[in-house]
Amino acid sequence: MVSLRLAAASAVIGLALVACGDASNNTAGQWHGVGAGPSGNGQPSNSNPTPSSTNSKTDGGAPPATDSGAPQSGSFSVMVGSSSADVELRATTLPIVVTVAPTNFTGSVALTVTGLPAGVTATFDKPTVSVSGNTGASANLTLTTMSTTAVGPISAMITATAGSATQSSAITLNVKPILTLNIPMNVDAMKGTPGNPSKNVFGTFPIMITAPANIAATPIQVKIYNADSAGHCIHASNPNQGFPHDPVTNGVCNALTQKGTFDGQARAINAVGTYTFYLHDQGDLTEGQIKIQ
Ligand SMILES: [Cu+2]
Repeated sequence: MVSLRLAAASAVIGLALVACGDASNNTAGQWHGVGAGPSGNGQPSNSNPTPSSTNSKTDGGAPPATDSGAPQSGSFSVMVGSSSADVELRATTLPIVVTVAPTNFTGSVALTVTGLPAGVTATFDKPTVSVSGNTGASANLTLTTMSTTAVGPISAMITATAGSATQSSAITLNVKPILTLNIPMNVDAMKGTPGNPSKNVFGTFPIMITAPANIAATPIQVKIYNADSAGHCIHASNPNQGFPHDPVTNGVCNALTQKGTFDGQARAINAVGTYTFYLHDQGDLTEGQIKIQ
């Protein structure tokens, strides 16, 4: 959708496409250094170049006399596809589309995120995008939390920078009190021995979580997904804290969690503490632990 719109904009204003071609195709040879100035970098010829004032759309009538190193002329804005995103603990958001829209501006625009707490990482599939004239470009941003990331909203800024010009757009990351555990494929081949269970199957042992201010009101939901081909049963032993065993009859699980499904037993841990679990169907040979403090 974006590329169609941008292509149409290019056609309307008749930009020379020789230099940049498809803005979504960021091969190195198509990028332009902003600091290189208007001459000799393949900037499309512009009948209305503005003078050196930054981000002005006014037609000054005269081309810039010298290369100031700043963005040559025109301006750009940065937009985010959605101003908020949800993420679980120890998880990554869906891709967030960040679009740089230029107005008579050609150059490379660097994308960064500021304001994130330690432990939340931002990754752009393209940390620098190339825009040309009125043809914009987009990148996908993902934000990744740790198990220890505090639950709640995080305000951050997505910033686009070209030379001395910057534009920002706000985003809110909602860190949900949810932890998803994964029973991996072929988990039976990963099990330990009696008295020495495998402890690396579910990630770092223990999985550390920062307790919400009022964990009784904001319990940590634990979801368990079975990616293995065999069914499994979760052993847990803290029902009063919201971390119960799967239902059993005479010591046998009523219903194993099957491949490609989430464990049907709801778990929402409502108190700080240490919560150990293992695959009941194996015995305590594949163990995980959640520590909330
Ligand atoms: Cu059990």
